[in-house]
Amino acid sequence: RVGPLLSAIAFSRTGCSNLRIGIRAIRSRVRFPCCAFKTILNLPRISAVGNYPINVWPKPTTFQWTQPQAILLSPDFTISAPAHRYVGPAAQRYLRQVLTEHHRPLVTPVLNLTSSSPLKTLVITISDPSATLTHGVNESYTLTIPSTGYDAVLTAGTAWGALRGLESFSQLVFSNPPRVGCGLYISDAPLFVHRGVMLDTSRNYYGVEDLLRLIRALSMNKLNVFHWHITDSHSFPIVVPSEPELAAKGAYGEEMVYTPADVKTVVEYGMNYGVRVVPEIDMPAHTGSWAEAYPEIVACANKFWWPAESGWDDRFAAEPGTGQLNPLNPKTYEVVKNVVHDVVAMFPDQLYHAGADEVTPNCWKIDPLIQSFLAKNGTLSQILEMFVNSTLPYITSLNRTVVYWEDVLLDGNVKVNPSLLPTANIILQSWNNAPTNTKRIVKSGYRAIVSSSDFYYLDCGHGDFLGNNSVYDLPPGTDQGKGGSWCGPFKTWQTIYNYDITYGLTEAESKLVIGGEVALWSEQADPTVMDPRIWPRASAMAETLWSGNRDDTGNKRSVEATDRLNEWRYRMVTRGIGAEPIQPLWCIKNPG
Ligand code: CP6
Repeated sequence: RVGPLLSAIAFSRTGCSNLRIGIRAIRSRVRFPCCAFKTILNLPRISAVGNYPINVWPKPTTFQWTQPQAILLSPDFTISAPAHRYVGPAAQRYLRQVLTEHHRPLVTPVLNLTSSSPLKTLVITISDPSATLTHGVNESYTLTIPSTGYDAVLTAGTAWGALRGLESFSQLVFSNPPRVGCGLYISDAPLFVHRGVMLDTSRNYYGVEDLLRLIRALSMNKLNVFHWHITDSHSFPIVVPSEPELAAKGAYGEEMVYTPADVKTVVEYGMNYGVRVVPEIDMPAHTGSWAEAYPEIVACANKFWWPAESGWDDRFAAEPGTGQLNPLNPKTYEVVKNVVHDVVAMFPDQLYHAGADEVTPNCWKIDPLIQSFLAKNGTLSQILEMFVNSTLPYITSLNRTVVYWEDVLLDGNVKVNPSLLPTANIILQSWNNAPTNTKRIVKSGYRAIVSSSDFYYLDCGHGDFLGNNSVYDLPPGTDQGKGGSWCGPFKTWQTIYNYDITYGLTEAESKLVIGGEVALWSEQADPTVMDPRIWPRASAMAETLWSGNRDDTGNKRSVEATDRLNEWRYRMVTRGIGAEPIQPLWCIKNPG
């Protein structure tokens, strides 16, 4: 009843902020067609054929609405899939999902129901059913949903392309009874082959269920890598059969471990969802937890290293002694070999992440064995180099490609033994100095995974845990800290969406960038906040790495993406993923 009045005020821009105050009082009683951010941003309204929006996240690379309509799914709708170990079960899952999800879009798509009979079948064909889920596997697909009631058709080169196409199909289904957008053709393939999320399960423990939920969400976003930062200084939660003491003593508790059976569950679940699981056992630094079982192989395990620049300070106890494996102790290699061997046996993926970040010279310097080496004119770089050149060939001998964090080979003077380089085909994962370091990685001839902390670190901006006001009383007068700035500020979804991971690279250099990963370090995260810390910001990266972040005219499309991401966030919530909101509902009630 007050609608017309409100809309009259609403369309004057300056009226907006005052209006919002007035609206609050009556919000619960009326639906008002008034302006919100959309008017301010001058967003186009849902438009005609050709430019018709598509609520699929990540946005397909190419799609064409020939005649945008919706068609009911027949009550006996089926998905006809080839007999395939992973596609068969996926088709069953998606069938259940599209028939029962009953997703109610926030903004009802303007898609009239076709007059044809309901859609009875989605037919899937795969040309190479033998392709396994590996780095670089073909994930392309085409999806045709006719408006005539004829079969919808999903064609893919591989099972993994079929999974991506099924996901797109499922996102086009809405309403109760379910209907699907039709008069639509999609031809889709990712820009980057490596699209992942890193989760740290050492600082805080996550249950297997949490990891499975993460894998489901990755798959929904067409992300294909779960980089599992399993161990660190804080805890050693993976049970390594030939070194059982590591978890027995280094885990947070008897129950807070991942047994080989748990790992198998996670890896196999990943296969079912088209998500590769890449394990990381961080070493030689970040190994304090190994010292619980083997104090003799870990230097400075009970010393506190933060801030590294200003020397030892055992008041900064939230980060334990980082601990660094001692490359001069032969026992170190014995344990490392057993760990690597067993982890490789548990994780079939081609990539093995060996960490190697943040090696702190100060740590090794206080170890007696290392001191005597230094006294004989040895250097700390030589010690790190020794570690790399002894462990790298062992990992590659097990037919794995090694990923390291960038700093081990970019900073300092570590030279990989040239004879190892060709077979090793090392990948470096960036985390500092974006975008400079990506360039340095590829210019050195390595392949790059981009995880630059200025853009892709999801834990940033959630308060200090090492510094101000956190773990000890600061001297008087210094206790008004800079206010929660652990690698802050918080990275918004727009920051993530707009970042171009090949920024400043030549075309040849860009080819060495295999993709990116957002990272959730868990000093201040655990299962209670995992979903909202990761989603929908990881979705922002997912789209940028799948189909880019620009529209047809080459402009950044983050404004257009807002509506789709908002819808997508709600659908993820419907699907049991606790993605955080990016807007108040008010914006939906009040389209511009
Ligand atoms: N743990 C490990 C960490 C970090 C890294 N490695 C880290 C460093 C800086 C920031 C955030 C996280 N907590 N093992 C760096 C790769 Cl800002």
